[in-house]
Amino acid sequence: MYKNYIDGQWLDGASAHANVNPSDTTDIIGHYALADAAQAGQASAAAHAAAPRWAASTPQQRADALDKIGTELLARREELGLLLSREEGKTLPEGIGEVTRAGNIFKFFAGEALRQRGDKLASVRPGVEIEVTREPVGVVGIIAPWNFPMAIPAWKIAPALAYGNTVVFKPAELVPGCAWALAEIISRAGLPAGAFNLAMGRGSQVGQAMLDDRRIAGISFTGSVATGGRVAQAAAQRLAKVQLEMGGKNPMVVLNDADLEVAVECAVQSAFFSTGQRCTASSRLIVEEGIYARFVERMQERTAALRIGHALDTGTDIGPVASGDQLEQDLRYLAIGREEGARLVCGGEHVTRATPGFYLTPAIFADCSNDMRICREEIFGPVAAIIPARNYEHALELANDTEFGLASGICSTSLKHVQHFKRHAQAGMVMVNVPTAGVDYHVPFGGRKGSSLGPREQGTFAAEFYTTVKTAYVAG
Ligand code: UN1
Repeated sequence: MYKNYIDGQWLDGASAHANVNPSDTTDIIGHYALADAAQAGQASAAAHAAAPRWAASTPQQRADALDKIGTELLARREELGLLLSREEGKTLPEGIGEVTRAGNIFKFFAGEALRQRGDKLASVRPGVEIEVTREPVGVVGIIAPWNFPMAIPAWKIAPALAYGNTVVFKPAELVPGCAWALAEIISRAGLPAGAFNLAMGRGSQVGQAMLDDRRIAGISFTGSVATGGRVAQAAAQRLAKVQLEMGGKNPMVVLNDADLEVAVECAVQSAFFSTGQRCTASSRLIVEEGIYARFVERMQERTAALRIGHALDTGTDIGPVASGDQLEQDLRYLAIGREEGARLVCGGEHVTRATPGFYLTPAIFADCSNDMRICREEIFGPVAAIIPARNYEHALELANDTEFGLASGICSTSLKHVQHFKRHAQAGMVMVNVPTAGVDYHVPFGGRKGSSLGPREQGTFAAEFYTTVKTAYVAG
């Protein structure tokens, strides 16, 4: 039984549940505690009590702790990558890659703990000096999704601790294994009791308790649009700081002058790798008329050659869908696409393998129109919609015609169009001849419109959410 970690103690939950491998539903990874609202309250109380002490720690203490966590993640990347792939279903290379990313994030923020910023200025009044400094926010509540069980917790927990905040961490119920392993590593990093707390449990219990708890000063959330809206409302009600990363319906524009192989590779990577379960996935492929037929044909060939199988098998390109619920949602959208008159070029079949799992072949819909539901709503599965465009201007218009604004890609060899697209894509991130998914760990991450709310995550920009600014006036 894997327990919650609260105030430096491992505690049984109010109940527990089984962690099931989506590649093989007969494989139970373990039984994990589920906190109720009362235990979530205990975690907030512990984080609240520890906040002054951790805020007063030296930059060296914080850097050392984060560096130690990063070093251990990197040293254990194969073992933890296997755990990640076993519980989430992305392939083993993807799992190992994600643990590596998480390790690097902790290392990056270990450095950030030392690189403090501040300004000393003269006042407009004689004899007065001004200092502008940053302080921790206090207790930060972290609510993470299941699709990046190591990297997303890392990019929230590392800056929270680096800037002197204490943490209540609620992972997604689907992936408690990585959360517990990360918590266990953090528990040995030399933090004071209560500085970091793991509260595994349901959104309706633990998540809600965190939203309602006035001791939690800020909530950083990544997940669905529907839940994000509820988080924002709850935070607004009690004026808590909030950072939301939600969905995407990311376009990838392919122009006539694109290198066809580059475009196909970018599209296949972004749309189908990690089983399409990324908010950065390219789910709308907007293709100019002159290259349209060749693009659809090459996409079909390349997609048909992908091997869908057990996440831990060598040679698997695409692992299973992460859960039965997600598979149902994917299949529902596949039916919607057919009803809307999109042409299914390949895939979209729920297939069987040697072990019972949630296997779905990557699906391509062609001849789509941007107002179809499959082009407007986030599916979060291996489903791509190809939309024809008359010319560059039309492609840009279609790319921006969405409620979302996370990542926007273009494949082209035209400097003129690329420069124009970089400037006019209504998205937080623009990708040129690279996939929209798979971002760096040291630069800002986030979007516009319905994709994000609040300051950016990652890189030095993480300080915007995890610190608060103080302006001090001092007369000598
Ligand atoms: C990536 O594409 O490398 O939930 C990261 C998500 C995003 C992270 C994507 N917040 O898919």
